Amino acid sequence: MAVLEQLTSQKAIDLESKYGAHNYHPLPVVLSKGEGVYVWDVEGKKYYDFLSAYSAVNQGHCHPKIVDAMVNQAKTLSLTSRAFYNDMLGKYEKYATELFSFDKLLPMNTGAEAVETALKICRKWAYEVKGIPENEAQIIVCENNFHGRTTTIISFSNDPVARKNFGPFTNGFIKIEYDNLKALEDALEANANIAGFLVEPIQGEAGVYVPTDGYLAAAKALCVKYNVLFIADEVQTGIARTGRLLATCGNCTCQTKNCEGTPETKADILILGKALSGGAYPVSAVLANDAIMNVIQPGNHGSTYGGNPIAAAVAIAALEVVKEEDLAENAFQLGEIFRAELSKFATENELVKSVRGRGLLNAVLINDTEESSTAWDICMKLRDNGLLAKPTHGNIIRFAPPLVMTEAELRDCISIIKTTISEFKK
Ligand code: IF1
Repeated sequence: MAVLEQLTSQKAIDLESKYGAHNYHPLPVVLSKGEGVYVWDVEGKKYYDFLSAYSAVNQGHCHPKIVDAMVNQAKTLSLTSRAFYNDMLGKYEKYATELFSFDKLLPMNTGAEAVETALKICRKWAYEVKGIPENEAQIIVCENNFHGRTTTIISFSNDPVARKNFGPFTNGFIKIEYDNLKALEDALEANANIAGFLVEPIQGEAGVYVPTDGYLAAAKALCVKYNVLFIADEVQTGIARTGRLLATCGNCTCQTKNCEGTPETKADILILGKALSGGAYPVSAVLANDAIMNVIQPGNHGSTYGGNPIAAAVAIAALEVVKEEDLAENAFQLGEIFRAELSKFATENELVKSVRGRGLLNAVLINDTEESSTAWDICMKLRDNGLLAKPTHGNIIRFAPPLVMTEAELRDCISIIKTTISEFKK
């Protein structure tokens, strides 16, 4: 069989099933092309993409500016490793640190690597700046978190499927309830060796769980009070997804209309991934000011591909697109429409309980048990009707389209969602 031979969907699924590890259970649709808010399957059927590769494709599929940057750089210089300098990394670091208002950036590739990097920086800061006795540092995390899949990160997950039989685990993490300030203050009060508090501004995997207004600012204030680093994992919420450049926008320079800039939520360590490349390439980063980042010295940390010239060129282009096309503002406006329409629908349709989210990171809660297959079955019908979304748990559907969507396209999608759910029979 020629590698480039055109496959049927079934044949492609069979190949993965036979030759690939079974670490995923995808919705049965085989995609072979993407452009903007649309993807096409191998039989040529067109769909609205309402997952955006878990918020990596905020700028839309195959954005021409990002693809051009990637192709041009790939033809010129792709990888040097960090044994030598390259002429793109510094430009990217200057652009990104100025945009997000941090002194320095440490480049990595995947979200999990960036989270690992943040944890390492936090621990080193704790020993060398805060003065915690060696090997005693603790980092506070939240229940139902999702930060990636490395051994250390799953050490503080409470998802049994993600953890079972992967031990022994990494020590040094204290788990508290999300969106609970008293739990945070109690944990900070109880232990003098706390180095940091790692938090998702909105919990994605948990089902797009939006914390109470003011939670992040108050949590940050507690971190300041106890000299603990406030670490924001914006791998999923970052880069315009929630209607602002960052969910924890501090004094960043994005100048989004609806984002007044709230320095009281600005992270000490910011973790970015996914949409930092617009889905073109694995690019992640950790940003911090000098007082924190300077604990990292040659030999302490790195990655062969981290900060490579293609990643740097792609990330600059991807961030420029977000600014040039005002994607944070668009996500904000379309998100308001999506939630207004779907909450109205929830009052008319007994299958839909409610809708929640910020910007274009939303979840629709289905009126059934977590163990039911209802959300999955609805997603199969949505697929048949030309819209791709994925359930998170048995009764929650995540809706996160590319941010380049127009209002007319969004209204078309809302109508597909309403019709599909109205016609749905268990
Ligand atoms: C998968 C979820 C989303 C993340 C946050 C770090 C990472 C992620 C806040 C790690 C990754 C992904 C990965 C994806 C499923 C997915 C996900 F449902 F599991 F929670 F998006 F909602 N921090 N999230 O959300 O980034 O190493 O994957 O680049 O297939 O596991 P990564």
